[in-house]
Amino acid sequence: MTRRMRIARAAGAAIAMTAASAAVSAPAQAGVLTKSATGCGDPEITQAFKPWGDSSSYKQVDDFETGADGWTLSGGAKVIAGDASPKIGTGADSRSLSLPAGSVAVSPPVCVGLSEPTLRFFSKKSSGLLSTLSVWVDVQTSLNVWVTLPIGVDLGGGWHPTLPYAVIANLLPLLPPDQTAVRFRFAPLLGGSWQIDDVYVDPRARS
Ligand SMILES: [Ca+2]
Repeated sequence: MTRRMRIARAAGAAIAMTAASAAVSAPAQAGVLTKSATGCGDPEITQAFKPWGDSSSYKQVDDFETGADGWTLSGGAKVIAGDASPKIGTGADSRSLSLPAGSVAVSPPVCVGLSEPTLRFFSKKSSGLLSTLSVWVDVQTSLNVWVTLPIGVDLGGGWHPTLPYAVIANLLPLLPPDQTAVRFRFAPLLGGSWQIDDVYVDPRARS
């Protein structure tokens, strides 16, 4: 494990400890996500991160080439020119999601397996020496209560693949075949200006 990975994991654990006690809960809203979730049945799967030694099978959540349909953007988050295509995708790709300081981007509902799906994407930090990008997941517990849980943090740099972030949650099986819907939240911390692109999830439950 590299020093960078150790730092990222330590930072993630610290945030998890802080945030777990303050996890945002909301009244039961069973079915809100699952009614709007699509593509649970037979998603297109690729080994998108194979060049980085990750042979997991991912489905694409978004590459922002046609905007940010289904995303909830606030605080100035928007699709802009600039793409992670030097690293991934095709040369025709030209857009990514800009996350300025104070912004939050929430993904559309994404179908995942019940055990330990994984989120991975590309990020780039343009400014903010101390800024990190925090990633959260909205999940529904077995008690039908929505909670927002931290799943990882990125420390920045030029366009790079993030670590794979495991989504560990006690999810209620709501959709066939043994899947449920989650949403991912991306937000810069301590200021900074970020971009994300080519967001993928490995939807399979892992044993
Ligand atoms: Ca793109």
